[in-house]
Amino acid sequence: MAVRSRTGFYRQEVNRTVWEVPERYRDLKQVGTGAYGTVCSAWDRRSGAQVAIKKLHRPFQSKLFAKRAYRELRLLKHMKHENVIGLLDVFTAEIALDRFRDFYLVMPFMGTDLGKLMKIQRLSEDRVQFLVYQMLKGLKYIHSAGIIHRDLKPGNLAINPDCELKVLQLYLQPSRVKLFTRIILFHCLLFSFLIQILDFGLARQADAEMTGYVVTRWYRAPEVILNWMHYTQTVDIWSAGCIMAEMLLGKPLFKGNDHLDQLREIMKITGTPSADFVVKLQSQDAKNYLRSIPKVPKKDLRSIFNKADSNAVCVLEKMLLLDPEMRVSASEALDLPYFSEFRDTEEEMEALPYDQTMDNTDLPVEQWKRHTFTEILTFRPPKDGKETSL
Ligand code: 0RX
Repeated sequence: MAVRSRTGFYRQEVNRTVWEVPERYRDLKQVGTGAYGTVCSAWDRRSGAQVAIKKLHRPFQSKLFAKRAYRELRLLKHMKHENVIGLLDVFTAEIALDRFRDFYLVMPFMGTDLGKLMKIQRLSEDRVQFLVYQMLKGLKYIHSAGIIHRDLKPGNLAINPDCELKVLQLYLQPSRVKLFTRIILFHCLLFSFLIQILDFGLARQADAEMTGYVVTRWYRAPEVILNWMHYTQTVDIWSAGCIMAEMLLGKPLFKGNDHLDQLREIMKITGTPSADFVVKLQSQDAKNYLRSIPKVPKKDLRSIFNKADSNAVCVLEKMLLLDPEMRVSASEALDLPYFSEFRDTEEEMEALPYDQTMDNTDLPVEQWKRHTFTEILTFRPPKDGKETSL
């Protein structure tokens, strides 16, 4: 006999696994899957919005999986900024901790990403300017919480297809039509994409995924690829610089065939590092290698981005520096003249501090499970969302 679902929940099979979700979520359709979980799009009857629901794959199968699941929930719960993915809801069909096995994360559905968008269209300078502004606002927020993204790439910059509609909804109120007609046109042409930073991370990023001619590595900072030193938030600034460069060029800036080829590609533009930088490296092998190669001067980025605005090139010059300590921070970058047209400093807010002590903690699976269950129970939905289903 089939076990009855919890009141208010129903069961459905998705890709040969059972999903048990609140009745408010309808029309589940798988949109992505990997070793760590599966994501479905769904329609939220309560808000009328399309949502993404992620079910983690056997989150308590090991200490590593359990810690990862707990971390994703904690991080998503913390994120409250329009340019960073946030949590609308989190639920489990289990009422008691002893039967708790699975849980589900609900987010706004993001239909596409910058990687896909760049494949199908060349972005105008105005669009690049606005997209980079949003990316840096999101990064400033993440970094202010003390978090490093570590895997910023076009595929992790989600784009909300509804944004154009939202702009129209906002301005097409009858009393405002005349006054804002010109603004509507301006917005439709220019501000039609909302960017949110997320981390799809559905699959394992094993060494194999970082080897060869692969997108997964093209946005990685040199100090990460070659393990040069203990890294900081500026690894994300390097990635942001690579992404901005690609938006302007219409193709990736550093397409290496392997780790060393990637570094060679990078140094063709940044030049070989100075002696002052090389002494700072922790790895003796890296020091020896960098001291042995012929010196190459830094290229003037204006020669590569010759069609771009000089203010745009100035941003890139400050991001794409080999020495992480010399790179601009997200907050400093937002102060550069390139963004002055768009700036709304109220939107550039900082996050509350994020407690990372659990990231360095080793716990048995049962403890991770208990902490995760508590995090689910204490979740409060965002003000414009509706209440949690637990
Ligand atoms: O986005 C995440 C996720 C985000 C994250 N952050 C830490 C660093 O700063 C940014 C936020 N850490 C862990 C995970 N998870 C996630 C991404 C996509 C997804 C489900 C979960 O599937 C979707 C979401 C929206 N639309 C379509 C598919």
